[in-house]
Amino acid sequence: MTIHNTDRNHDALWLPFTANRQFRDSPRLLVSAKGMYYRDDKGREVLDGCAGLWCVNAGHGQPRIVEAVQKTVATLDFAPAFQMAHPLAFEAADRIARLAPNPLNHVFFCNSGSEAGDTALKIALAYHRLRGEGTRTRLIGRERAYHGVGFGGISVGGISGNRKLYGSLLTGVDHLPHTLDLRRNAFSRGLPEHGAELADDLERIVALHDASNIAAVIVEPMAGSTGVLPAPKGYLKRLREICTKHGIVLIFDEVITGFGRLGASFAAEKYGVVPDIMTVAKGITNGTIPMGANIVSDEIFEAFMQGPREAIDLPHGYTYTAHPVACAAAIATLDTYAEEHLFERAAALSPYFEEAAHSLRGAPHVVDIRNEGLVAGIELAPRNATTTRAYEVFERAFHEGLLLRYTGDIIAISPPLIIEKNEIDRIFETIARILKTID
Ligand code: PXG
Repeated sequence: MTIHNTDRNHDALWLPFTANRQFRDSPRLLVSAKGMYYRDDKGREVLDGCAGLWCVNAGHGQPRIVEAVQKTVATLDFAPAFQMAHPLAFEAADRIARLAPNPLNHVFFCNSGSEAGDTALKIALAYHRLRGEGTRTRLIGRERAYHGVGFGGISVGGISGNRKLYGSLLTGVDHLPHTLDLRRNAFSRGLPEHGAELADDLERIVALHDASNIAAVIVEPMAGSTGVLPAPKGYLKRLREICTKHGIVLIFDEVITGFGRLGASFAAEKYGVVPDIMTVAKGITNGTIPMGANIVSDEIFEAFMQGPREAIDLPHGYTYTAHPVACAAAIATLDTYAEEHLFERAAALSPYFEEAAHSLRGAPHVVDIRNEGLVAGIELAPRNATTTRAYEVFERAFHEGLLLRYTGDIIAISPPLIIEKNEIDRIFETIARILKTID
């Protein structure tokens, strides 16, 4: 009797956030990628309308990044990050800190957006404790937030489907209301007019718990994966003011909004609102090698540098923190963004992208269109509890050679920043055509 399968066992692979049995009925497989296009296992070209998973901002197969990864894996395949370092780690940190707004000058590396979220919450808690304010333990997230899938991330996250199965660790957390308001803001172009006052809900939470018990607030400057929710005008500034007033650490999750997605290096730069900690991932390496990071303010970093010189200042880190290949990919990615002026390109293209997105107004089932930078969300009227039109659009678009994202009833578009105008046209024409054919 053999204990090994000789035929390929397709059940061996368990896909994340996927209806695995449905997927196996009609699998979608990608085998290569270059520029704006994937190629699938049947040899068809697929236009990448979502930069992989919001991460391949410079497009696929960028030669500089490929070369840096190949060279580094052959020269320094691994280096321990605890009590050790390597030159690429210093260089990557320096480059990222330079790109981030002042006073965010210190970079702690991890391997994903989820790890970055959990790391930020831990830094915020430890910071207060080190300053003698150890009662500040409550964390504030927001409805419809996504901060990854660690226990910290799902606790402050605001997606019930990502929380409800996972028991009792999700305590000590409050949530601000989300900012989507179709009644007042439907078909907004860029930041919606109404809703800055939703930030004032933080004052209500402070009044309830007292500021002396609150450690941090974490928000995405634009919620991405729950359906493209740009913050209302003035909202982030108001949140910043309230956090400063009450000594609460403000964390921006820039995992999606960082590295050019909104036509600037970070949302913090674009909106002129600087948090105390920024979490990043995805575009940091153009999606090539897993990497995440926290970019931390001088004040918070300094609080960790006050104890005895020989004491570990932050008891936290990962085997793959500052992995040499990831650091090389990050440096080459930042070079690519700069040399090809991709953040500026995204900013320059975004009015055209906005027009194209809003051309779907009036198409069947469309109840809202939202956009900011090179991101658009198309919200469709719900059909019933089990099938969504957005999933159907996603599936049909793939068969027509276009990769989109969908969440619930919303289609999300976030292409690589190298996209051309005719490809933008193709994305929205394809969606328009498909919408006419579904019930
Ligand atoms: N924060 C934000 C804002 C994110 O969007 C994470 C944290 C977690 O990152 P990691 O690297 O741990 O996955 C994310 C991830 C989608 C989609 O379909 C979005 C994400 C991941 C996968 C799919 O919109 N965002």
